[in-house]
Amino acid sequence: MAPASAPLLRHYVDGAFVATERRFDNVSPVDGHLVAHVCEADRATVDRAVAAARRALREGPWGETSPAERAAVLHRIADGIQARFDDFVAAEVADTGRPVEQARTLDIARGIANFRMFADLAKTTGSELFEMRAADGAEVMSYVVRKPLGVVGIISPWNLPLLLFTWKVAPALAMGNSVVAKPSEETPSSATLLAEVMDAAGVPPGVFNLVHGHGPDSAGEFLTRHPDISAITFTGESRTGSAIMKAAADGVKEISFELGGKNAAVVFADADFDAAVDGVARSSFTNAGQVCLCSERVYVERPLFERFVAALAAKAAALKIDAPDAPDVQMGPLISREHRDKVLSYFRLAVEEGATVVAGGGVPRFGDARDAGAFVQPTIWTGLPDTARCVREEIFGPVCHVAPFDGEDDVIRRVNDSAYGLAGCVWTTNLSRAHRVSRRFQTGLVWVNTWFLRDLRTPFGGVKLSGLGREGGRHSLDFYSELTNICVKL
Ligand code: NAD
Ligand code: 6OD
Repeated sequence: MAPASAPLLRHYVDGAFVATERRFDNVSPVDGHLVAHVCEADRATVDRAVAAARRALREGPWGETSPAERAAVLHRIADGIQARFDDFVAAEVADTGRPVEQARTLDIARGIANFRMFADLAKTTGSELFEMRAADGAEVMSYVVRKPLGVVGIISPWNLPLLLFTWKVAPALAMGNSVVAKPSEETPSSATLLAEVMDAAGVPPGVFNLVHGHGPDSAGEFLTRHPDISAITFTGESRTGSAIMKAAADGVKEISFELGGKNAAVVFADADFDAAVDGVARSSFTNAGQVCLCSERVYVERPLFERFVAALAAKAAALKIDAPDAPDVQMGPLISREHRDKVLSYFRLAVEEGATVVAGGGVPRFGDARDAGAFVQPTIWTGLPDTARCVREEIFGPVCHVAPFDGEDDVIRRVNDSAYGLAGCVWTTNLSRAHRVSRRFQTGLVWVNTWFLRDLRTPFGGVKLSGLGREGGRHSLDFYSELTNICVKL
């Protein structure tokens, strides 16, 4: 039974916090304690949110604001997050169990940066102008006007909650849209705090609406099927993306998808050995492997293979797995016991498929409340064929398979033999090879001698099952605006 002291997280609709009768519990993956009761949106609540968002565009001041005015609002939101920085850190840590330091330096810092970057970019992004002559010799000028798309439906995942939520909310608002946004049911807390910040920052009623709930037959599906939503922007599993695409088809809604991955890291024999080991450990185990960009496939050039595996295994074994505020903690739990069941099912499958487990492969035992949490050991396999399910399917845990390769053609063929195409890493000191190999990756992103280094203006997204479209900088601004070409004969 839930203690009465757990907070109730409500929806934010038309500038007010509202409760609904159905509730679900949000529990900590550290030890299973209750974090919050959460209201589950029914269809009527989603309808009210969409209606408020439409009104805010048609009748409210928002539809008339200039980019500079909206940029000022976005900076006030960023200031508001900054002012409540520790509350946001606590919310993110409570929902996810991640190390406090990670929440501070990555999640919440990026939430702020997302608002500031899109505010500044939207304010300074101009429009295109083309000049030509008509057949009679008259001058002609064509220029492009950006307008909001309308009401944008935002659906986000649990793995980097505030970072990925604001990565969509900020550009959508910057371009003058109104939004109805649904965070993951696993991580409702930081988005609820953001609604409080919006309220305090003077965002007009109806411009930002928050609905809590699940996907199918709940807030997610009500949003994607809603006839008055102009666009859906979604980050999550490829399977879910496919379901959303079908639901959005009837309304021919604009769609932006950031989906799953089975990313490869390629280590050449000429790589800086220590940097490559550190980098692959980071790209495989950060956030307990729950980053869409994580490397679950590692290919190491044969002369380096044995030494590399031993060094990576030593790194994995030394990672400190613990509760968020433990001294020197490096890795927290997975998001939930359900997700852990999925990851552990791959741990068993790998052994059935013939893997050698060179690190981890199980659950750490603490002998206290943490045993009721969702921890797993960072895990490394070798010896699987390229056809193994564990080498082909996204697991989304702290796990990678390491295989030897022989030359560029061999490794590129194997890297690209995947249903996914989000990101990849190349580790080499040969500059020509770095460029040559990177261009041959069938992915939207490639890092050379680094991982997850981001200039927020660069295009972010994947190919194949990994997504549709690009986010980041002007790519987001383009998605969140309707372009009208005005052609004037002078
Ligand atoms: P998920 O697809 O299970 O859920 C994501 C969101 O979709 C949640 O808010 C959920 O409630 C909602 N949802 C689920 N079914 C729905 C439906 N039928 N209609 C509407 N909404 C629905 O994903 P997750 O488990 O939260 O996140 C992990 C996945 O996200 C991994 O596959 C990961 O690779 C992917 N991801 C991709 C990126 C990227 O940028 N490419 C970033 C982060 C996560
Ligand atoms: O850094 C980003 O902008 C971004 N979209 C990261 C996505 C990480 C996926 O888990």
